[in-house]
Amino acid sequence: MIEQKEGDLMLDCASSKLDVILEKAAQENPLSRDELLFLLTLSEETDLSKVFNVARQLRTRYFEDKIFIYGFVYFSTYCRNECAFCLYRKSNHSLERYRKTDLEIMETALSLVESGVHLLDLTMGEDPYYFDKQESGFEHLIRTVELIKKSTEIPIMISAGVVSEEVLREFKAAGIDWYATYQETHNPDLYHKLRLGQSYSERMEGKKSAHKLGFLIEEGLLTGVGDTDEDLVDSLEAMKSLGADQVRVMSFVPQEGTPMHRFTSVAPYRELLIIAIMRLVFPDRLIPASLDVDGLKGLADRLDAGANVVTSIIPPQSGLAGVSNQSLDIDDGNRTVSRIIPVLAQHGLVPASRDEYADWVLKRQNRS
Ligand code: SAM
Ligand code: MD0
Ligand code: SF4
Repeated sequence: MIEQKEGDLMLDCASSKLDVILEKAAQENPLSRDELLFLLTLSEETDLSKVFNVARQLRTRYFEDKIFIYGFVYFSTYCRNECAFCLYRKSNHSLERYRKTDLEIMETALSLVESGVHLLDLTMGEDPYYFDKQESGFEHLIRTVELIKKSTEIPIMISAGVVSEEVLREFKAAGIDWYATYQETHNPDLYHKLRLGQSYSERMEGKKSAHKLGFLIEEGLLTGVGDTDEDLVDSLEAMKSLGADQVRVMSFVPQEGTPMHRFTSVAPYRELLIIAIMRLVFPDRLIPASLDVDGLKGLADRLDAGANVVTSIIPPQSGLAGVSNQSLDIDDGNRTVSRIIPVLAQHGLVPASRDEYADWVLKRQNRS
């Protein structure tokens, strides 16, 4: 009987501790390392929903009911790297690869813009076709970007891996707004187990150079790859000092033919909790709900956790792949703007207008 009471007391203490932390977050007072670590221990549904609730409040404070939507163009699936988690690592011969032509990239881009996306994310593996010729390898891509930009004025993100400062400058001159490379973790030891043979500092420094050149930058984490709570708090701190404009987390999805194929999957609430904590720490930043991990059925939970960008819209029947799920929800049209709007509506949300997104980008560019 007495033990029972002590247990109850401990529960009460934990829940009031949570309430105090969430009150602090709601007032936008920075949370301490210990408080962030405490939040990362939560797993009970009632606790999680309290965190999600405050995350949504903060999202509403900065973005009202408006959600941004990104089109995804994975235009080359060739890669020179050997990331342990990635289907597209060089030595994986279990898949068919493709490299889209300039015309195909252009057509896809236009159809995505037509369908209502607010940004185009042009993504590739570190394809030797582009990388081996140094600067000149990117010439065609740059011309294509200029054409897309000229005819649509759409904001553009490039996710092409680690490129030289010279190429970054050319990307900027062509009108690219965002540079995205994800560190996955800010624990260098874990990084080297994930991004085999790749320099931690080069990848990190590339983001800093891009920021200095006037790009907005996105930083990202993978969870379920052996990351600890301490690692995650380190990442939040690293993202803060980087001044990342968009921050993301995705659950690792095991890929056939890779060293991490049999790695145990992480519990789904983990990504949601990290999304919500990101919102508490970065209330005014962009935080994606990626369709790439769980498809359309995973969207509502990610929005409920405080995400404000839907990423990985892919036109059906275009022969384009996703990253963590090669084909999930693509050809059945579930990764389209028209399929996500009803989900937004069910959660009291609406797509922002193109001008609202462009304004956000411009404001963010002007502050630096
Ligand atoms: N090749 C470029 C690079 O690595 O920076 C751009 C590609 S970007 C789309 C690749 C990102 O997708 C990785 O940084 C990682 O966060 C994510 N990703 C890749 N494989 C994944 C997997 N199996 N599960 C979850 N996310 C994955
Ligand atoms: C996404 N599949 O948005 C994409 C990708 C790359 N910049 C983004 C991970 O989910
Ligand atoms: Fe290549 Fe990017 Fe995949 Fe790494 S994550 S293997 S760099 S496509």
